[in-house]
Amino acid sequence: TLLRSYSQDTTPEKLTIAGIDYPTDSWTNVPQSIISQYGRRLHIEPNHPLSITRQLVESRFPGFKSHNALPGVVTVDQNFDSLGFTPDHPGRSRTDTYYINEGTLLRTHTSAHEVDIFRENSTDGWTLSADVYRRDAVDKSHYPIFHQMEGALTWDRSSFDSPQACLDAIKQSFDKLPRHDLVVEDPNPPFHKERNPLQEKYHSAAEAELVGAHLKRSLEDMVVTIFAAADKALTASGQAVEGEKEPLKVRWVEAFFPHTSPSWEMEVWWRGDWLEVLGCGVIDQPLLIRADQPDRIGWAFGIGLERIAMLLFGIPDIRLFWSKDARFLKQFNESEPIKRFQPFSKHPSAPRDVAFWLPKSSKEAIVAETSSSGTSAPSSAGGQQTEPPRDVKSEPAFHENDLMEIARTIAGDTVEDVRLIDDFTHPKTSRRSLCYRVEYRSLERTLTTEEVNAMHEKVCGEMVEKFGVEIR
Ligand code: FA5
Ligand code: MG
Repeated sequence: TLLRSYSQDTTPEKLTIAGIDYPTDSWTNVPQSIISQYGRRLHIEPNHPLSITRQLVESRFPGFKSHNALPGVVTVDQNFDSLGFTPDHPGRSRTDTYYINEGTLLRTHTSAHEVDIFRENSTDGWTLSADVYRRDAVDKSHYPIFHQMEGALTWDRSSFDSPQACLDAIKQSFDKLPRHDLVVEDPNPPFHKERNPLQEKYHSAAEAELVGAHLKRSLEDMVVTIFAAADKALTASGQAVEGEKEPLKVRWVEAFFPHTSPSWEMEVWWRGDWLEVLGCGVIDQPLLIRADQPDRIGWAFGIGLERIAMLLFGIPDIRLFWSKDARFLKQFNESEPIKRFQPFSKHPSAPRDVAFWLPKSSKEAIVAETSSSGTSAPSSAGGQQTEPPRDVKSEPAFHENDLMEIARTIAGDTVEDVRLIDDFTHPKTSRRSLCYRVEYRSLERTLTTEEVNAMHEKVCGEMVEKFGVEIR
């Protein structure tokens, strides 16, 4: 009963992506709506806000080689195995990832290319920007296609006379990094024995601590510098609204990635909440060994370009990046200082609820927390991090991402937000009921009541058909 985008008999024999045919199988779950958006390359389109943002971030990593045209179809090995994801890692699940077939998928993160680039080993520092694909929540900061920039810097320990000489070189490089005076909240110890361990088989504490400090300082410099520049431009153009403008607030939180340890995430204060903008850490040494670079030590990060662009330009909704509307596109020019995005008239939102009983047999469902706010990541997906183990093979009867995809497939970019507003188990029958609020709103025009009702009826109908739920 689980949504596969295609049921057994409707799966096409092949999928054609950017002119290449791929055979399908029982893993195939990439809908046509995603394929039709493949290859827009917004991150390298001249004057697009994502391309402007990419260039601003790249400018803070001088001397790094940038790789910005790698195709998005990768192998399961590149996306997961090469990074040390365990076979049962939840990120591999079909509820979270778009599979072309069992061995091939749309990359879920730019880390998919790390091993290949390290193996090629043309520079100590590199960045890589690309489109990435995930079955994820629907709201103003999540979209099934978004853009990441990966960045890494390594030092070749074998090119120094002694471990101390290598340490000294990292320290010298650290001392040369630009300083800033922003107070960044960082209550985390350099290592945590269970949650964020030192790779003691490969690194001394001094090495890993220094690499971690170099990483944090580099990323802090990046956000501080590009936000200060944006601020200056906004003030100069009289666009900085007094009172509305909040000073930049940044903090580090402990994180977990299979491909780094220790690991952290950077969060930036945005519209009353902490917004996660990047994940990073000290590169997993077995990964570098797999890339034939056993002597290198270094750091890596993965940043969400949309998140940074939304903050820089004041873009209120992630769907706007995909707009072909000149009223959006003509507001950005890469040869001019940053200007705040001026929303064109906001059209009314049309909320509709879908409340349903899960099938009697299944109380098993993966949903977000009712209390979670719109801007933070949903608790259900968790991105490419690790969360409590979930068996990849025995998928839940209902996963919230399935509803997200139904809504997207039916309503396209006119669905603005889908969120759980009620989760209730009947005390006597112990049947479980969920209620989601779906907000419909077009960025371009006002939707008619009939239009919204027709879309919502289809969403409810699909829920019944695909999951056997009973609408309340
Ligand atoms: C990763 O993807 C790791 N590969 C990042 C990394 C790279 C860690 C290198 C260590 C070393 P995560 O799933 O948290 O991590 O995603 C990274 C960033 O992508 C997030 O911080 C966020 O800015 C952005 N992001 C994640 N999901 C979405 C989404 N659905 N829409 C827009 N941006 C997103
Ligand atoms: Mg994350």
